[in-house]
Amino acid sequence: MTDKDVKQSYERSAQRMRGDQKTFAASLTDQDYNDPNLHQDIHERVKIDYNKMDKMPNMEEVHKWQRDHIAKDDQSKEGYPLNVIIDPAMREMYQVVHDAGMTNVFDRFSQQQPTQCKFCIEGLSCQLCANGPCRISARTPRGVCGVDAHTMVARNFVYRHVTIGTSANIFHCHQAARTLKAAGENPESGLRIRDLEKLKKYADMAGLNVNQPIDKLAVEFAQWVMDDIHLPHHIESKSVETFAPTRRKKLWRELDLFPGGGYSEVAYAQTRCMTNFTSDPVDFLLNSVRLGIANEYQGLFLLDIIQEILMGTQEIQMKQQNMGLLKENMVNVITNGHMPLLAHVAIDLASTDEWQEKAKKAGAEGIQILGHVCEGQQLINYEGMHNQKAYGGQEGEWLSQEYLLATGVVDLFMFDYNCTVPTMPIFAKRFGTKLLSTHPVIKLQGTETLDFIPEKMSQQAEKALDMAIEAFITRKSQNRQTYIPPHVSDCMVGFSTESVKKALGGSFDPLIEQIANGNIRGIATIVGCTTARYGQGGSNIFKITKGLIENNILVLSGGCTSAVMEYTGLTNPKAAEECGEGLKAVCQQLGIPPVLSYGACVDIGKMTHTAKELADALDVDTNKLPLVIGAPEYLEQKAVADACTAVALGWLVHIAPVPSITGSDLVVKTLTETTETLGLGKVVVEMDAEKTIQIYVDHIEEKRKELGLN
Ligand code: XCC
Repeated sequence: MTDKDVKQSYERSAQRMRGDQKTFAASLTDQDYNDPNLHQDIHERVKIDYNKMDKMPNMEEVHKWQRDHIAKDDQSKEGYPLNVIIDPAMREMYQVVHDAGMTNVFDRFSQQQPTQCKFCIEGLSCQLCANGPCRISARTPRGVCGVDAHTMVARNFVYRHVTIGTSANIFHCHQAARTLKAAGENPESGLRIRDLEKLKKYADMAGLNVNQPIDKLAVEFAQWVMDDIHLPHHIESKSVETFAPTRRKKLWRELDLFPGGGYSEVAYAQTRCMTNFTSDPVDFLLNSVRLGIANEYQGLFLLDIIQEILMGTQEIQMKQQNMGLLKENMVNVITNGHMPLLAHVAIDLASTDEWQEKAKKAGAEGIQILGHVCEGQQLINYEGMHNQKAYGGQEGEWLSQEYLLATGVVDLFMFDYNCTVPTMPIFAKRFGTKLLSTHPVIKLQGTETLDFIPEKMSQQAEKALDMAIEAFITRKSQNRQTYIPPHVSDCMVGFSTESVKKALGGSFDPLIEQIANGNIRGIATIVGCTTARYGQGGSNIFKITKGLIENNILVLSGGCTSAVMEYTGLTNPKAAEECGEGLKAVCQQLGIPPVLSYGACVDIGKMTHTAKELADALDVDTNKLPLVIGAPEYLEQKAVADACTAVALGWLVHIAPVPSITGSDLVVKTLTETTETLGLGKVVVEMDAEKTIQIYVDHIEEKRKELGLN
């Protein structure tokens, strides 16, 4: 066959499938692609005007405006997106980007309406085999293979959400363990072992010999973790056995939910999803819960511990957040993602006089590194960061990254996984930012990627800093126009099981006492992402959290929700004023805010740890706690896996927007009712903020009653 024959055969097939002669993408233009090499002249064509936007007032006024604005309840389609964006910096920069006609997340959401497919929204479409794609309707109740609606929805749930999310968190844990091993074997590699006591404590729990040199212990513990992750699915996981609550483990064994090695669990679940394998929908859902357990104990929980061993345990501090921390005359580096390993080495290095001098020689006042999204929420919390000269603070949530680059002052944007949007190369090109991926698991078009080599982190960090300084020199030599939104929030951060306990004087008793006497009715963890949907964009998180603290519910945050808490002032101790009387008194007495930022979405592992310790102190199972897990703006697959973790631990999980399960009443009933009857938790889906608050309050009151509290 000649090349021409191949091409013609392909075109004939395309015609049969679509009724025309070409592939669809052929009708797009070069500027519709994210590869910056395809649009050489974009720099000239996109005109940026920093003077046209409506500027936001000072932070105090902004906080007032945010509160008045959500009280009006007009976050719907009309007035979108400026009616949902409540971050003052993002509001300003959205206008700049939108007016310049550049692609951006909020405008893309608008463009996708109303074409978003009803079948996909409900989980009723399948593209797994070549007989498809199939869609389920009253006229076509089965896919070509014979699959019915319940199976299709449940299988999509496991395959498209839970397995990906679980695997991502376990992968993260695996990378952290590799780094700990490198730190033990090769102490010059970059990351140091900072929290020796923590390493000893968990290595001891794992049954390792802690009376050996600390470097050797680090290697052994890291290997123990990696070996566990890599067990076959049919051999019980040692980390689940070691770290999970005793009563839960018994239940999980009874229900056949006790997982083996995490990677193998994911592979097993995906195998079951293959065409004409498992078709029992309930079994798929229980498999999701099993993955949720692996997600926690071979993912979140252990990765948090390992990262703290390497970067220092969380420590309560006042810090700052938002774009106003960027400095026109400094080399500005942003580090994005969830795994701040190389970022930490870079901050270490940039904090040395040598590198500050290098930056000064390039004409800058110095070099600073700021964290973005969850990576930033982790960096702001670690004790190891708190006295680092080059650490610049926390930027924002994932929605704001395109707008952040549009300031024109970001010299280097380095990222691991996840949450670096695919349009970054276009923004980088237009605004003179250098991009650097620090893990091959995320490669962007036209962008340099480093291999992940924990043994070489120091050299890699040097390379990153050199790139940043070079970009700064170019920025200045081109005399580029820039604008830094002047907004900065003061926030109290660094909460975790240990730091909270320490603040309480060494035990959870004072907190339990406040819960028992009713000053604090219960705890809600508000975690996960922010979405671009109508009614969301951070505003749903803010509304719900305000309502909870007014009802004396203490809130823990983790993920991009933490950014929302920061720019709305809820992580400032002053926010105690906004609470109900009981919570207000507690916050004022302790000098803490009503929202305790645990950091990133991956720090959910720390929240479950706190909850376990509270349950242990009360000598009850975890499902007895007056606790609700909320993800009011969940976005991606890790969040779904995390919801499965919460169900495994027996908690009520609120999620919004509506996940793609509504196409099957059986799936909805199983996740929202049946699981609870088995001793697991359950899911509740609610979009309305007022109703959501009431659901949390009612659940907490019910749990209080069960515990004999009033
Ligand atoms: Fe991404 Fe973590 Fe979600 Fe934020 S919370 S949108 S995953 S950055 Ni992790």
